[in-house]
Amino acid sequence: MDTISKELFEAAKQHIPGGVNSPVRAFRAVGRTPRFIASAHGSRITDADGNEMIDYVCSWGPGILGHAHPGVIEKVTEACKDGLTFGAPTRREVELAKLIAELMPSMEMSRLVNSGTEAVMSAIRLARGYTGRDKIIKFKGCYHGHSDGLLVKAGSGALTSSIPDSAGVPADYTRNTLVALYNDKASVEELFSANPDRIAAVIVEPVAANMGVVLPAPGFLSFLRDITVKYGALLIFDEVITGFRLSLGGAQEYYHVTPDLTTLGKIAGGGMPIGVYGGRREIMELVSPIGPVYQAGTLSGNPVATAAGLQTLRILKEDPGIYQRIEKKTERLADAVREAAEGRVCVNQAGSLLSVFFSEAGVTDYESATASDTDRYAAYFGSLLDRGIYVAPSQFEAMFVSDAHTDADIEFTCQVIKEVL
Ligand code: KE4
Repeated sequence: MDTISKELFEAAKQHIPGGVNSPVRAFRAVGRTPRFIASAHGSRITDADGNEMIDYVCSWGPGILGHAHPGVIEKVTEACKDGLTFGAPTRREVELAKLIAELMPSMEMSRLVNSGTEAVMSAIRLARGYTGRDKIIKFKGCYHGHSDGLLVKAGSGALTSSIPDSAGVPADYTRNTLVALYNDKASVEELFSANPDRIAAVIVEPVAANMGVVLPAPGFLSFLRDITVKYGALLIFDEVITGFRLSLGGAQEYYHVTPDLTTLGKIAGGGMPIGVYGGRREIMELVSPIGPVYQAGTLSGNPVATAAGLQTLRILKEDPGIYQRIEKKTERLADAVREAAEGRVCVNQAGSLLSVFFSEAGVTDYESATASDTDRYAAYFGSLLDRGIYVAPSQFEAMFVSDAHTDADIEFTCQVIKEVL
């Protein structure tokens, strides 16, 4: 029953484009009315009609501890009482930057911003400022937020430029963005040899999670590390999803490949709006006010968001066993899906990230991901939703497992998945 969600959705559409503040929330890929959420605690979310569901979206990643974690809520509530924002430096920003550097040593210095998009936009500007070069390489199917230069698809002159993938982006803004294919070394080599001294950086999701979960082929990340060194380009790991998710040190620790710059978001803010970009000192010292690369933000590092981020990272640091726990729970889900689907689906898992592709073939890149049967995914989504299991309303997103998902939650979910599949 979703009467109130339906009413709210109609009202929302009067004043908000599509009735949502981010497109994927509109459930357009699955043909259902989006559930308007009233509250969330632990592994559960409750919608405006009072339906309680087990949540595997976890707000697209931040919710690794589960919703409304008491320790985080306590620190945020305390912080609020001392004022919401000062537009001036605070102790917590020092503590958060220090903790990030401790957990992700490649981020000797970092700058807080307010979203993953802003972190990536700033990191790319910095890479261009540091190298004095204009072009960047991204991968088809990887998403790095909605800054103009990254809303591209490979154009006809794929070796030299791209074309916009959104209205409102001037062709000039995407001229310097080159598109390679994930897990395809030759496509990267081709771009570098066609632009030997013009590429400022390669940006990659070390585990792709925006075409559904697609793992890096063995050696792919270290290949990117080597080729960027060879051509004098920077390697940027977009760890907005994988940061503090795959391990306490993110994908760069999990795969033992160290980038020059890293972008973070989601878990770094513990559910509050924080993005981060950072790297080694000699690069970050180019950032204003000490360097020529400008970047700024009114609410960057605000005392409430840093309270949430700090407490979340402190809890993760104090209990690193969480990573093994959530990986095991995710493995249990993955096994249940494979068993129930008997080869009709491809399940990709990395740590506590999981995607069920309605494809009998393996999914290892954008091509194979987009060959999946999205109608069957939509039916799967709707059947789970009707049985109280809330997964991503799109084939090309990930399932997220949190420390709050109990074994009972997992067993119930496995049971429902078996019924549905
Ligand atoms: P935000 O600007 O949405 O905070 O972060 C952009 C971003 C950057 N890099 C990666 C790897 C990301 O996954 C994202 C955002 N992720 C999507 C979910 N796939 C956010 C959900 C949404 O757009 O509503």
